[in-house]
Amino acid sequence: MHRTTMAWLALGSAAILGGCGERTPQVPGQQAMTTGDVQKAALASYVKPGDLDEYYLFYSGGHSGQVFVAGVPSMRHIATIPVFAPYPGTGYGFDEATRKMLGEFTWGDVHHPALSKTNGDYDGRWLFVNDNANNRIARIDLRDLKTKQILGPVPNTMGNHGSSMVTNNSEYALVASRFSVPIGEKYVPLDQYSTKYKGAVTGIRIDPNTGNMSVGWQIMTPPFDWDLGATGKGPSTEWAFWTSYNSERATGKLESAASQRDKDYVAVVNWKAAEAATKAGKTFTSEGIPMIDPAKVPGVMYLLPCGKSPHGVDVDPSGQYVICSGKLQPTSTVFSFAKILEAIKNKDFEHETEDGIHVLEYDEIVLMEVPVGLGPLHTQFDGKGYAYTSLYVESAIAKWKLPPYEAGVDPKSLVVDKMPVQFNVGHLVTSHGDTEHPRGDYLVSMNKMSKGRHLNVGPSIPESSQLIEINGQKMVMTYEAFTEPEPHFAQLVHRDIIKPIEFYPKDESKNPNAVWTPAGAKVVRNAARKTVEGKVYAIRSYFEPGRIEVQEGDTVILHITNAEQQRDEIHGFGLTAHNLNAVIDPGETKTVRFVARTAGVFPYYCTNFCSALHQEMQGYLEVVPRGRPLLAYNAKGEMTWERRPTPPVASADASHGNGH
Ligand code: K7E
Ligand code: CUA
Repeated sequence: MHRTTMAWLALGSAAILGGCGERTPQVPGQQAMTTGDVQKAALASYVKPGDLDEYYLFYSGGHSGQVFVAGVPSMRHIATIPVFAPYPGTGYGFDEATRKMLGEFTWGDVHHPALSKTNGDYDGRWLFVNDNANNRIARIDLRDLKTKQILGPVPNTMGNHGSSMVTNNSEYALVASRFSVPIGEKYVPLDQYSTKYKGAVTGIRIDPNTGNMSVGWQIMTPPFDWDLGATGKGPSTEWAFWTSYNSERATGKLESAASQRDKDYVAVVNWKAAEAATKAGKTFTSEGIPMIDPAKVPGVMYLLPCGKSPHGVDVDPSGQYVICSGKLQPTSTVFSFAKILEAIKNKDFEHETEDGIHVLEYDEIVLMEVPVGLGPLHTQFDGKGYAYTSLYVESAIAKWKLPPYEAGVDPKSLVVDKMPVQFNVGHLVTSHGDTEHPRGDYLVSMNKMSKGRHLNVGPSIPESSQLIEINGQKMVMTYEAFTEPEPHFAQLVHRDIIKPIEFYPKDESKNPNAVWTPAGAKVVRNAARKTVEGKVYAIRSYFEPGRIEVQEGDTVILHITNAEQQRDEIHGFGLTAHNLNAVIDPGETKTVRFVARTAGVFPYYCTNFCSALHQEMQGYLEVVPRGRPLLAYNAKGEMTWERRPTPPVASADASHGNGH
């Protein structure tokens, strides 16, 4: 009998024993489900061996510093993309290129991945992620799902949290500083926080061809804590929005001091105007960056009042509504973008802050305060007129109707469904949820707590992510998965948009140190500079050379080419006792550098199981003691050895180079 059939029978008899057709909850928060519901949910999330998922879920790994990839609906973790922390699994942070990118940092705090967009829709080119801890932003190339650039630390910024918000045509990744710092001076005592400290919103320019990021300009802001941002769409395309807390400008005891006022602010930023002001030279310079004082350049920045310490701000797919959720009040506030523009035009200002920023009249721009529930944080969309807001305190997702609203509508009636989640949801994401065209089929709830809902793995409790179907009137939960610490936001994108390569075509290699035959391998020693530089050839199932001789104290630079032209034929280069593991994908060349400090013999070996003879793929680094002659080098300083013959051309099918 099949295991699954047995499982169904077991469920069936449990139902009979229970006497009410429901399973008895076994773990905290479990909802009673009928056998039919269990079967439906199982079928909806089951991707049988050999089948593919429909969506990629790119979710941030928080303080693990990485980005994780899962398939949806299976929720299976299929890949880890190392970004801000070394990852021996792919050799990230060991070769020269990635070591340089990481710099002196070995961790980051990834919160908000954002896919590149063309005309408001995901275009499958790049994924940008922020580092809240070390004020950086990274670009992952979706051609090979690898981190290609880390920009930063961004000047005048501390805690790059309100980031990375990508504009509709990927002109910019817009980022905001969570913490304020003295501007113009390195150190100013904290007592002068409210006057001398400032925040910053930064326009990170994205090169349309290469994706290369550079700092374009900054806007100096009042010393609030900028929390989260969103870019506009449709009519609001040229604008972006950030929530703030601590408009009290307090320092210390923020848990109470930053919640004194009834309302904090949402910043409304015209990034096109900021760009124009920079071009026109209406800036001053701070830490080498052109900075705009919005009090002196009208039209760049305004503030909207929004209920108590708002966290998330989101723009609906039409770009007409800006939704802001105050985590300390049980409502999501809907603002009309058209009315925001009207108010700016009519100068409907409530007041001006002491920094000279205009605050728009709340009553002129608000459409509705929707009573979504307790602790609302983030909102996503289904493209069918509904919004979904995560309720941290209530541990639930609220589904509610977007405008237009009939006059006199009961705000309570706008909330049409609620789904409990386990527990304390932070972000949620819907399929294509940040675009002008959400798909409206899946929602993933990324929960902060999962106490007791999985096998006990000790005190470090995994986070729970739950898959919810949203194609009907009622939300349906179908699956629960657990992740590394700690997911914040994610992007859920259809597999048709993402087209990665499966190996690096040899013809495209521009690396001057690449070698494609055993004859090309070469090791040269510069005795005067005590440096050995080698080009190493790697293929199933050997390294050429299989023996490298250096002198104790030499600096060794090895360029290792994996000459395979077939997918999944990965070779590693692990050097014993030297803290070194490069992993080289087919067609790739990587450079490692180390100092041979200790005399002795050190085997190197392939770390990725590549063939039946994988275990034989090994060699020796001989570190000859100082003062003893090297034997393998000729008069020109070239190492000589008996080479393998060049193998016949591999039978790789080149069409695999482009995926499908
Ligand atoms: Cu809500 Cu950093 Cu986006 Cu986490 S933030 S939850
Ligand atoms: Cu090459 Cu294992």
